[in-house]
Amino acid sequence: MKSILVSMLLLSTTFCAVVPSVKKVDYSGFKVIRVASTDDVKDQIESLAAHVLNPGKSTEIDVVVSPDNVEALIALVAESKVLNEDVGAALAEEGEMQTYAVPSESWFTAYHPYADHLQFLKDLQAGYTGQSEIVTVGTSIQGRVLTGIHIWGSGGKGSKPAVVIHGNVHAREWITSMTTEYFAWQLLTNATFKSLVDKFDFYITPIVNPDGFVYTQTTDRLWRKNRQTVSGNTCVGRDINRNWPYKWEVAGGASTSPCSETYKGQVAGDAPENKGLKAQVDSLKGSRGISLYLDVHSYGQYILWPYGYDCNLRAENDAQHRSIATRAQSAIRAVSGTAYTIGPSCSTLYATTGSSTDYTDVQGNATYSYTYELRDTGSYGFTLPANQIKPTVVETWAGVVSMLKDA
Ligand code: 0X9
Ligand code: ZN
Repeated sequence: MKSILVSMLLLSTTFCAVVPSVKKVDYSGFKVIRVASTDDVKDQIESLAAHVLNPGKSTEIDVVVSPDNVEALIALVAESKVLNEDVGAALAEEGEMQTYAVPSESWFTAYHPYADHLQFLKDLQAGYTGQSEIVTVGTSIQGRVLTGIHIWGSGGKGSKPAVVIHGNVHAREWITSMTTEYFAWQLLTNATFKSLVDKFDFYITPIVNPDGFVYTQTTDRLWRKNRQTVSGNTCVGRDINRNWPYKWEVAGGASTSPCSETYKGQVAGDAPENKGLKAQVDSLKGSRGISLYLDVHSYGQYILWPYGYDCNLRAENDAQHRSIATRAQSAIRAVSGTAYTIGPSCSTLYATTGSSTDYTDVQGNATYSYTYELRDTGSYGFTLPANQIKPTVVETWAGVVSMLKDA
């Protein structure tokens, strides 16, 4: 017994000695700078940056840079503009994490820990057991369950075409889980939307990248990818929006380097999160069909539709995609003036391969597939202040309601 105790003690002290305690990245004094990039300096820019915020762009890149690297960065490029003087101060404006109380409007006044997001969804569902259930969409690399809510109306469970909504694909895009939770909350609690609930079966998963999301709360607020390792490499994470198994192999819209923010993975669909999301899309395709797929991201204020992998290709119903997006754009603007840019994703934003909406359009046979990029256009970027949560979720919901009416 004594020897067991001694060895346990020894084990725990050795363990403490080798495992460093998790220290959160301190972004005090770091700036966000928008720089005019060219191919010859792109690698140097990336090596000076703590994070690239819009890693697909090639000409105008937003980078987070430490005070020590600011001068070197500016010297490297022809043009630069400081978007944020102090990322640490912006993080403070995100507000304190709020402890959880039952689902109510006040949920949308603060950001929340991962466990509370799960509790919010469970409590919301518990109030509407006759028209909703909690669904699991897969499991992350660290074993967290991708948790969603299925909502149906008077036709009964599973009787209507599906609307599939994914949030927090990218870990740092916190406003997107708040927003997709607002959709679920409105559908269940606001009788105004009964006709929409009766028209579709909704599958809303607010956090499809739980490991990354937790990592942004414990360690690095600006983490993007999942937390999957690559054998023989120290860099972590696959970009879930570059790992879908459609046109994954096409060059130019993702990175093959495990250290890149847009690392595509070793094989198409080799991220467990993607396996689960793909299975969800495939199974709904095979049963009732998907009317509308929404992948909710931030930031930039865009509504985008296929294709990402080729800037010259258009979806066969490109004109309908555009007209539905145009009405959603007006509906958003009508709420408080927020201006969205709309268009096919590759030609409007940048090329992406293995992205969700190309998969849902072609393989998932969804009638409409859109990527939303929520507020803002770069001043706060991913760290949108708590006082912008409510206005953002409300205007986005107006856009989505418009789409649901049209779809
Ligand atoms: O790069 C992305 O994955 C998205 N932008 S973000 O800043 N949130 O990372 C844009 C994806 C849009 N393109 C396609 N879905 N094809
Ligand atoms: Zn994103």
